[in-house]
Amino acid sequence: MELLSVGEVAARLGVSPSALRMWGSRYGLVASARSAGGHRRYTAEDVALLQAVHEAVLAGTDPAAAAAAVRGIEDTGERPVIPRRRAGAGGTGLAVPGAGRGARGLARAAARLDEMRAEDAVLAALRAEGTLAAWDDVVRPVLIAAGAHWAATGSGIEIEHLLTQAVTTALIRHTATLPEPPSERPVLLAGGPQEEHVLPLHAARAALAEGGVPSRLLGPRTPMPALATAARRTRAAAVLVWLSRADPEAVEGLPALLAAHRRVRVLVGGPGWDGVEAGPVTAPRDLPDAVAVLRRVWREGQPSG
Ligand code: B12
Repeated sequence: MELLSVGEVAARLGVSPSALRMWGSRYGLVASARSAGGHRRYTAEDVALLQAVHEAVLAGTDPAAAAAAVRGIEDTGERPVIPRRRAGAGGTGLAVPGAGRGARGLARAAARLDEMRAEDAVLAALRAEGTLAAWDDVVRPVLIAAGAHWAATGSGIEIEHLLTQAVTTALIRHTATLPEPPSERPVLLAGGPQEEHVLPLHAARAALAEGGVPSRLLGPRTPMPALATAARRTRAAAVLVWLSRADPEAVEGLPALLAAHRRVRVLVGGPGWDGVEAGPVTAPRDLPDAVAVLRRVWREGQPSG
């Protein structure tokens, strides 16, 4: 009988080894055999059960319920029948508890990897509610659900990528339909030097454009010296640096950014700044707060303001 290690089973199922270990400790889905050296090894039956649980989780079943269903029939030797919430029948592959219709529609489209439907769902919400409300009611709950799904199962990265694409495109399309703000002394929005996450910045740009405030988005992984140069060259009214995770390089680059020119205001956003002594900067707690500060700073910097 072929016996497999954690790494081999993880690779076969397309989940992370840590997710497999968690299924073992949390749901009792452990390897039932041992190697000659005493290490845990998965049998073909173990792998079949894990595969069934994984498929059920991807189809929207809670991992605990899927594991319980699998364990319930373990002794009979039958193929497990796991209750599934099927996409299209009201359920979704991404659980968004308490969310409204818009978020559920977006989650369903994302879980099915239906990029156009996902983009349409975001665009419809942006047009109907405006960026601030659409971000909180529709987009954020689904992003958080996608992140939680990945953290719990180690799978679904493709959903996160598709969601990112759909949300980004919808925010850009929405922004493109708004009147172009004046170009003077824009607000700069940038991801820190190691940062891939920039969706909050796309949301900030759309919300700023709705209020007639010009901004420039420098995107992910912006080197701090380049950001300082951009701030100086554009005479930026303010700069917002986003960090999802701590990054010492971003902190080290702040003094040069603060010195980019006499009137620049520096804002830091995102959980990566938590607990950082960042000096004379403003730390908005959420999107509405960030947009309110940026709007005020930009207005104050206008010749008539
Ligand atoms: C989409 C996404 C990605 C996309 C990013 C694409 C893009 N262009 O942005 C991709 C797939 C590339 C990605 C990559 C990675 N990701 Co990612 N990702 C996410 C996801 C699902 C959404 C990110 C997001 O936009 N969040 C914004 C909102 C939705 O988050 P929020 O909690 O509501 O925000 C709070 C505040 O930030 C604030 N807020 C919300 N919006 C705004 C706006 C402004 C302007 C302000 C000031 C505040 C603010 O209010 C909220 C309440 O406090 C999150 C899950 C999550 N919960 O955020 C993971 C998440 C951020 N990713 C995570 C990780 C680990 C990664 C990777 C390291 C994975 C890997 N091993 O490669 C890489 C990072 C690589 C790198 N160098 O940066 C972790 C971070 C954990 C941590 N803190 O260490 C998360 C939390 C997933 C998880 N549950 O573990 N990711």
